Order: sequence, then C-alpha cells, then structure tokens
Amino acid sequence: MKLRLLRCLRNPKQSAKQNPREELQAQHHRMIKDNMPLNFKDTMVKILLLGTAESGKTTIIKQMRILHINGFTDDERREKIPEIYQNIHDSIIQLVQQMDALHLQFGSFTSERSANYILSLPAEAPEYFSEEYCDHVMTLWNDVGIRNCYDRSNEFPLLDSAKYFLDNFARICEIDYIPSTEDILHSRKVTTGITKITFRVPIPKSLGGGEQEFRMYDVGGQRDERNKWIQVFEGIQAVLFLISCSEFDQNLREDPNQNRLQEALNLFRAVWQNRFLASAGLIVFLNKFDIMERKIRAGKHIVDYFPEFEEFSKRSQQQQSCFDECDWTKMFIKQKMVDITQEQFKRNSRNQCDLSYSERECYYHFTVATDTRCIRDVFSDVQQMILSENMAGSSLL
Ligand SMILES: Nc1nc2c(ncn2[C@@H]2O[C@H](COP(=O)(O)OP(=O)(O)OP(=O)(O)O)[C@@H](O)[C@H]2O)c(=O)[nH]1
Ligand SMILES: [Mg+2]
Repeated sequence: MKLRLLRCLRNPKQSAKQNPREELQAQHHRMIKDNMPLNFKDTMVKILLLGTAESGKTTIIKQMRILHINGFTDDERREKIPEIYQNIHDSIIQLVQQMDALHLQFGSFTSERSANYILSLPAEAPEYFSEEYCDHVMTLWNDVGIRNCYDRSNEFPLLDSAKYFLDNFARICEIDYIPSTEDILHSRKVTTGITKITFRVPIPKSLGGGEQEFRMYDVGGQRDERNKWIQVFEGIQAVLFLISCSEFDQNLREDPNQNRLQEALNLFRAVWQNRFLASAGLIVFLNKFDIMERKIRAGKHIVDYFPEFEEFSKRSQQQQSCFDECDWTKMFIKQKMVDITQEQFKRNSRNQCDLSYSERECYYHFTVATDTRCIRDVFSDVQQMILSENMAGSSLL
C-alpha cells in the first residue's frame, strides 16, 4: 500500500500555514466521503521514526503507549527508577566536572565539599539514594556557580531533562518514590538497535469508522546506529522525521566539532533523497520548541551559529509574518528544511533517488514530545492524513 498524496495537499502555500488542522481535515473528509475504503483496514500502517540522537523519537513511542495502549503499570514505573537515577547522577557529575573546564567558582566551601563527594563516586548511579547523597546533590543544585555552569550547558553535552530532574529531586529522593508519567517522558536512555510498538486507533466515523492498526519503528539516532536503519525501510508508509529546534547552539556528543542542528539538516537531506523511502510520506516534527523558546528568552540567538538568519529575519520583519525572535527562529529552521526539499539533485550515491521528486510533499508540525496533549493533537492530524490518503489511494485508483 503506497501512501498517496492528495492534490489538495500539494499546494505549498496551504501546507506552509501554521495551523491548517481543521481546514485540512475538512478537505480530507470532503475528498473521500463518497469513496469509502475497500480493504485498507486489513493492512497495518507502518511508520518509521527517524532523526539524530536526542531528537525525541523514543519519547514519541512512549506517548503512543500512553495515548493508544494502557500507559505504564506500577511495576513498569518502578522499572524506570534506575534509568532516572542514572540520568540524575550523570547530570550532576557532568555539571561538577564542567565547573573546572569553564573556570567557574563554587558559591561556597560547602558546595566544594559536595563536589568532591560526587566526584569520588563511580560513574554508575547508586542503587538507592542515601540521605548523604541527596544532601550533596541538593547543595550543588542550589549553588550559584553550578547554576552559572547550567546556563552554559550548550557548551558541553548535558541531558535536556537535567533541570527537570534536579528541580524535582526532593520528590525523587523519597523512599516510596514511583515515577510519574511525566518523569517517564523526561527520562532518557540511548536507543541501540530497532524497537517497535503496535497499536490500534479508532477511525473517525466520517472516515468510515472501525479501527486501524499502526506499527511504529524506533531506531537509534547516533551516527554509528544509522547503518541499521535500512533494515526497516521496506514497506514503510510514512516517515516521522524529528528535528530538535533547540539544538542550534550545541555540538554533537559523537563529534564535538559538528553543530547539532546542521547535522540534523544534513540527515534530513539524506532521508528526503533516499530512494528506498521515496514512496513514503514524510512528516517532520520540529521538536523541543519549549527548550528553544527558553533559550531565546535567556538571550541565546541562532544568528550566532547560522549567520544567514540575519537576512531571513529582516525579510520576515518586512513581511510582518512573524512576531518575535522565537517565531522567526522556528520559521527559519522550517524554511531550511523546505529549501532542502526543493533542491534539485541527481543520483550520485547508491541510496539516492534517480531524480528529485518535485511532486512530493512534506508536512511540518511544531511539537513538544514530552507534552501528551500536544502529541495527541498532532498525531491525530497525522493519523487522519495517513488514513485519508491510504483510503484515497485504495479507492480513487
Ligand atoms: N523539554 C523537552 N524535552 C524533550 C522533548 N523531546 C524529547 N525530550 C527529552 O529529550 C531526551 C531525548 O529524547 P529521546 O526520545 O530519548 O531521543 P531519541 O531521539 O530517542 O534519541 P536516540 O535514542 O539517541 O536516537 C529525553 O530526556 C526526553 O525526555 C521536548 O519536546 N521537550
Ligand atoms: Mg531513542
């Protein structure tokens, strides 16, 4: 079953609108209401999540579990405790180690003692957080020097959820701690290999009713994981490409000289031009815009890393299409992706398509993968689009 793109969705002006949800849904429904599906419900829809490391792929899988399966049992929540402890332990060690590297001073002698305690521990998180451990971590997180270090965390690799976990540390230290859903969504474990999740989603009555089965594949985004991706390219109907908009001022863990956003754009180009994915629909989640907004409000500017932003923002101001720097930054990153989809290319590697697919459309959503309501709304759009297009593909042949 090939994902077909309806003519009405190919209008670039329309797809560039920021909130086309209701408009698109109405168009889908009108287009297909007299062309009810033949047997598309019997076919599983396969979605592949792609993107660089830490772009939020596994967080989307967790959201599918919350939204379309039964979420997490108490036992499953308890199983996440070691992962959360490790996230906290890694974060505080990293912050303490960077104090020296960034020539920062601790605010007090007590904090220096706590830092020495943390550095004397093994890299593996303790099985239980002792009172002593909790006191030292809390002292450090309240230290003015550590906060200055945190403010410069774009200069070294720090988990995006470090602040969330350290702000919630007193609760996590409690003896009867059971991770909340939000804690699970913020926890981080690098994906290696390929995992999948299968779930059924009700089909709206206007699209024929019943249920559709989805299978979603999650892969590891680090460079040395990407050669495994091809194993799951076969039969994919839609690729969800995640790109983190907050990464403009950070470099890769695996290559400290490479800007993370630039790496994500290069990867997007390779995915867009990949011949094995040429018939799959492409949906982009411009993720982590909550972190991006926080950074910009704290005085970070994308122009310091992408000088071409200056020209772009001048144009945007003239057109009055954006209102502030957060808006311009979001639109700038999206425009970079749109530009990639419009590049002409000829096949020069085994994996590239023969020619550019000018007819193909790409859909963009701004997301916060840790926010269940946001993902529920966005995935509902994505799901309706896939279902509508598959129906249209099977019935409008
Ligand atoms: N604040 C915030 N945190 C996010 C968002 N999306 C993901 N995260 C956090 O970012 C971290 C990395 O997310 P993952 O889902 O593990 O990233 P991934 O793409 O699966 O990474 P790999 O497995 O290495 O490829 C986790 O701690 C998430 O909680 C977001 O939109 N906002
Ligand atoms: Mg992952």
